[in-house]
Amino acid sequence: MAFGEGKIWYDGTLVDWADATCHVMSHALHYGSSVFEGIRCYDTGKGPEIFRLGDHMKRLFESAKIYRMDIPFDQAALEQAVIDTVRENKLQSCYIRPLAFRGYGAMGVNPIKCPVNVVIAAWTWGKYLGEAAMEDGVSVRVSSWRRPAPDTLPTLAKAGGNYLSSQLIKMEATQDGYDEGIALDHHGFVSEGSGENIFVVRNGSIYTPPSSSSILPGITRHCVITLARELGLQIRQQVIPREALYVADEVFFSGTAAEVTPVSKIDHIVIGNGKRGPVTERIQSAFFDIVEGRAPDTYGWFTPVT
Ligand code: PPE
Repeated sequence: MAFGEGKIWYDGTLVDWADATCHVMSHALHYGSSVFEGIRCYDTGKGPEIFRLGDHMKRLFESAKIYRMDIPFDQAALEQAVIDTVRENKLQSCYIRPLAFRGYGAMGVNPIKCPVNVVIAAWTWGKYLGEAAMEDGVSVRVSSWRRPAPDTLPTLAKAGGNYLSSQLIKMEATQDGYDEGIALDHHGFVSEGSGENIFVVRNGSIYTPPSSSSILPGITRHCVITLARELGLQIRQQVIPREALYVADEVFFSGTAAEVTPVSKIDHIVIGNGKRGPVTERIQSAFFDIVEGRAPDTYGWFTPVT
């Protein structure tokens, strides 16, 4: 099913894509009051299998908790609903978008009187930053927009409103001819891309900003850390100054949509050899070997659909 086709799970029922609507006076539309996830389902050769379903749904509930949002389903029910949505749409590999939002009920900033609605959509979504980028890398700029300071908007929550920051970063980058933007945190240290975590390779070691650098604690980031350790590579979570990007041997992004994507240029400065470097390639191969079913799922990251 392509985007726009098939069924969407809506508060417990599978409805036609066209019927999955909400009222224009829904709270989330006015105030950004939603939490969501992005999950991939891969064709592993054993049928469609959902990647890190439990971890994504846990994060959805944690995002909701931060915003005092009571999701009217439990985690097990929503995990089953994700499976049902993929199965109903007869999808093999796809992207899954669970979203919980403050719905239609009352106007005004205080959301407590609004109902919480939950939807789950699934559709086929290819390479986020383009097929060629997986080998050639992407050209990025450091954004003039910073990620929210810690006592402003909580970045550990994957909330709809946070993506206003991401939109500013992404639009600025693409309108200036770059593929993506990298935002700094409120101290001026490297934070993350508009929809990706970032990794820097230098002298064979890998560095990534810690959760205190206004990042979303990415689930793919956790995969990269796990796989790097398995490969015997040093990986550290530490604050990264902007200029460390320019003199890095390699830089790459991670994310559910972006998977593992190399960065070739930052602010027009060529990174390393200007294409995917050897450490990035090792991490990328280890990742794709698992998700494409060539390597065993030793960490129990998959949930089968059937
Ligand atoms: N940082 C941000 C800001 C972010 O949005 C994502 C995911 C990540 C890091 C990586 O997190 P994870 O997917 O758990 O590894 N971005 C999602 C939304 C992309 C979109 O355009 O929509 C995604 O990759 O699904």
